[in-house]
Amino acid sequence: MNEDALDELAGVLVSATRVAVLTGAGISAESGIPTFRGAQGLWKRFRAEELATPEAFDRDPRLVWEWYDWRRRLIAEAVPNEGHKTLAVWQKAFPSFSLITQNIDGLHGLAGSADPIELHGNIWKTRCPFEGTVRENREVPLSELPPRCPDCGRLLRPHVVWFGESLDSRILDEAFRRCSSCQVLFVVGTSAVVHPAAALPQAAAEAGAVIVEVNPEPTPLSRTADFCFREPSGRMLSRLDRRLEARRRSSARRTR
Ligand code: BV8
Repeated sequence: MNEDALDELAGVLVSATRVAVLTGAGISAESGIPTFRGAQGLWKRFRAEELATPEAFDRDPRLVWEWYDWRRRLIAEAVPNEGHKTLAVWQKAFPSFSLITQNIDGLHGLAGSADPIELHGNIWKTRCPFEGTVRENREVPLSELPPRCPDCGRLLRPHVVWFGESLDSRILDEAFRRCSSCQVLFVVGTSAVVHPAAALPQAAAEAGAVIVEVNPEPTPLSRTADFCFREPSGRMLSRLDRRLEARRRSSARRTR
């Protein structure tokens, strides 16, 4: 950990009022959930094009649902880590705090984050493609595979955004609005290659935000980020939070 950079960043944060965070699969790695493109990546045994696409679902809905059921079982065993928990605390620590995630695992909500903006949906929700009804389903494993709509009997799909599908424009617009109006944007645990989410940090930078990348590996964002912390997000975010708290306490003492 670069102690000076951490101190400098705590100094920026102690006076910041509008903070935003964009997370990817990496923030859940320390909770035991494999990332997409890492060494044990989810895609290693499967190819995204084979499974997380409408074509794959049309071709073999059972196979796609078996993959999601397997991920749901993995995720059901996972608990939020220090990274998720710190971001949940920061929700109340800044006058304006926005949490935007590419993840569908629901761990931010489980950690106590009030209303994360879930760009790519949520693995614990199903949608009837015919009626559009979205339902919560936390069965592990799924009792019916593939699950069917209780109203019309048609095949349900996961309420997630697949490759080649557009994101909900209201959700995406809100995410761009938050990133374009924040003073500091953390980009945590994402390879920053999946669009349009990968364009959010650019929007924040163009609006003058300080960009902080937290990722053990370099990404296309690294060369333009103002701060790069090459380490696991759980450890970095909890260390930074302790620095921030210390600064807040000392400035409170000075003002007494
Ligand atoms: C769309 C839900 C319009 C499903 C997901 C150029 C411009 C625009 C679009 C495209 C383009 N080229 C191609 C496209 C299309 C495509 C795309 O971006 N493809 C990529 C691969 C190039 N985009 C789309 O299709 C999007 N829709 O553009 O609509 C359109 C319409 C029609 C035709 C064309 C365009 C929809 C994208 C959404 C796809 N759905 N998820 C599911 O999960 O089953 S994306 C999936 O990838 C997850 O949501 C995941 O979050 C996301 C991004 O991956 P990451 O989160 O970054 O995960 P990754 O493994 O890659 O990286 C993890 C990182 O963590 C690593 O860097 C690692 O170093 C780090 N890490 C590891 N451990 C830790 C850590 N960091 C911190 N701490 C640790 N301990």
